Amino acid sequence: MALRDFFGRLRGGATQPTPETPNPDAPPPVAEIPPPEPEAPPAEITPPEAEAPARNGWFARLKAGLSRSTAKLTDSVVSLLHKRRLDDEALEELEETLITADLGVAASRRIVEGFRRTRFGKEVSDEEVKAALADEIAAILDPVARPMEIIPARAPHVVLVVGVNGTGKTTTIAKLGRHYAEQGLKIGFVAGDTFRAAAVEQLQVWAGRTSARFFAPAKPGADAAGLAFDALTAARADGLDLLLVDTAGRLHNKSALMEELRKIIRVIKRVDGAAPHSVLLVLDATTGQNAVQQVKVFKEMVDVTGLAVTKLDGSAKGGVVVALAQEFGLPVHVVGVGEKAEDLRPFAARDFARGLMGLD
Ligand SMILES: Nc1nc2c(ncn2[C@@H]2O[C@H](COP(=O)(O)OP(=O)(O)OP(=O)(O)O)[C@@H](O)[C@H]2O)c(=O)[nH]1
Ligand SMILES: [Mg+2]
Repeated sequence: MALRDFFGRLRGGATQPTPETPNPDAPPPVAEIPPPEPEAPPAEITPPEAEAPARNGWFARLKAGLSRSTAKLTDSVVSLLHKRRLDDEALEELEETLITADLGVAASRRIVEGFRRTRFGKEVSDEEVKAALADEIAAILDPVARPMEIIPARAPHVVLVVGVNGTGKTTTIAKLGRHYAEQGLKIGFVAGDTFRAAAVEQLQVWAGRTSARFFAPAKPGADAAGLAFDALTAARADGLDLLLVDTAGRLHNKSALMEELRKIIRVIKRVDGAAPHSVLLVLDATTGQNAVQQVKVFKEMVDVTGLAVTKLDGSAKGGVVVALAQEFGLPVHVVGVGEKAEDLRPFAARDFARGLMGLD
């Protein structure tokens, strides 16, 4: 099965030299952070044609996964606009309906303005309304539908995975790891959620299935930053291509979590000043507008580089992806519609928009 470049672009190119300070007691690392790595001209591996037939199967799953969100959105929009002229009042009600379907105020307004420009005063059929909504939504999603760019030559490319508890961080690591391992990358998992033995075991089981190197804390509650430092040092020595770092979602308060995440990043930078190369925030779609709040909070704590949105299958609030795109413009790399590895896939704007509207 052609999984190459499935979750994101893989880029070749020489590893950029980074200062090494393999001593955790070294002076504070902040001053040592080198300027951002100049991006080497990409030796890009573009998605193979062979993916095309697979799309249908995935699209069907995405559409089925989104069905609860679709029902919530289309039922209300269609009944609202059925055989009705698009006048000011109808457009106002449409905006309210979209907000209720978790699309957020800004995106809802933008969509309605699109309708006003192109269809004001007209009576539109149900199918036309859905298609037009899908187009407006796709236009909002398109700029954020970007793959997570993994550069194995960074040896390893480090992805820090963050998010509140239960959003799907550990399973997302497992799923990503499996796919990149199938592409031939040497993978490592770091069990940075050190407080919960179950969390460590959960990742260890996945590491076994994936033949990933597994970095566990010496004992429950061991310092996550120290573990990350040791893991990255070993990963570099072993020539791993990709290191996925799990983190705790819940600490006793926000400032403790912020301190822990910042410490992990500080310490990682002592090994590789350009790492972590990606900070993936995992969001649970069932939490609706809470997900928007979580992005705000995590953006304050760390430099989030992209999003994964899970559990779209269990959610009637899939519209929140539109709100996230409009509000933050952060790349949405992958979406999840189930617990199996193949249920996590790259985010495609048009597919998502049409799936959300129940269209093929
Ligand atoms: N239905 C569904 N379940 C999912 C999806 N993604 C993850 N899950 C499930 O959500 C539950 C929580 O996932 P975890 O990966 O353990 O979440 P976590 O963020 O690591 O949680 P903590 O370690 O407790 O912070 C698991 O039972 C997963 O199987 C998805 O896309 N759809
Ligand atoms: Mg976890």
